[in-house]
Amino acid sequence: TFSLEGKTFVIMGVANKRSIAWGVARSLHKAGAKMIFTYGKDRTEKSVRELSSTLEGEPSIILQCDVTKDESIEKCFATIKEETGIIHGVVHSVAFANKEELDGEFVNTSREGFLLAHNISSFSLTAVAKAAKEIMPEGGSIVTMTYLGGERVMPNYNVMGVAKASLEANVRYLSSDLGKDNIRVNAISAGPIRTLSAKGVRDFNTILKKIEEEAPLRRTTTPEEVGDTAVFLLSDMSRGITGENIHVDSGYHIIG
Ligand code: 0WD
Repeated sequence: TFSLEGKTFVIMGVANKRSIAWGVARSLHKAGAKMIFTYGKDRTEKSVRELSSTLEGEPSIILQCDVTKDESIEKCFATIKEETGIIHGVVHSVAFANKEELDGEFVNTSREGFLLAHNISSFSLTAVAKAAKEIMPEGGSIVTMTYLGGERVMPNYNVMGVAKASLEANVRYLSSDLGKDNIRVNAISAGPIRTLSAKGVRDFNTILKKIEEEAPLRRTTTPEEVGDTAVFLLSDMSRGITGENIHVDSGYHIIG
C-alpha cells in the first residue's frame, strides 16, 4: 500500500482544528510521513502544539515562520536543516487580507491592503520555495492552497482573488525554475470550507449552500478531501505533475 514513511514535510498554516493544513496533516500522518509545523503569530503556537500532540508517534517539530519577515523564514528553515537535515516537501496553506477589503467593491481596495494580501498570500510562496529548495537536495514537492476566486470573480473575495491569481502564476513560474532540481510546485484549488479565514468572507453560508445545490457532487468540500489530494501531490504518485492547479471542489469550477 501507499506510504510516505521516511519522508519529511513542512506544514505551514495550521491555525486550529478546522484549518485546511490540519486536514493535510492528518492525511500525511496516515501515510506515515514525518511533519514539521510552522505558525505565523505567537498566539497560534499553543493551538498547533496541542493539535500536533494528538498525533501518535514521535512529537513533531513546531517552529515560528512569519512569512512577512525574511529573517523569520531564514531562521525557520535553518532550524529545520539543523534538526532534520533534508525535507521532501512543503505545504503552504497561508493567506491573509484585511476583513474590510473582503466586503463591498474591489475598486475601493487600498494600496496597503492590496500589498499586504499579495505579500502574505502570494510572495510568501516564492520566499518559502527559495528557502526550502536549499534543503531539498533529492528534489521534492511544494503544494499551495488557492481558490476559484483567482480565476473568476466571486462575490466578496475581492483583493484575495487578485492575490490568488498572483499565487497561481507564482506556481507556474516557480515550477518552471525548480523543475531542473526535481522540485514540483502545484496548487490545490479547494472549494469553500468553514475555517477561521473563511469567517472573513461575507455571506459564506450562501456560498456553501450554492455548492450543495449546484456542484456536480452536490456537497461541500472537506479538509480530508483536500488532505488526500495533497498527499498525492506530495508523493511520487504525482511525479509527472508540476505547475498544475487541481480543483478539489466537488466539481464546482465547471459550473456557470
Ligand atoms: O474556504 C476556505 N477556507 C478556503 C481556503 C478555500 C480555498 C482556499 N483556501 C486557502 C486559504 O486562502 C489559505 O491559503 O487555504 C489556505 C488555508 O486557509 P484556511 O485553512 O481556511 O485558514 P486558517 O485555518 O485560518 O489558517 C490560515 C493561517 C493563519 O492562521 P493565524 O491564526 O496564525 O492567522 O494562515 C497563516 C496562519 O497560520 N498566516 C500566516 N502564516 C505565517 N505568517 C501569516 C503570516 N504572516 N498570516 C497568516
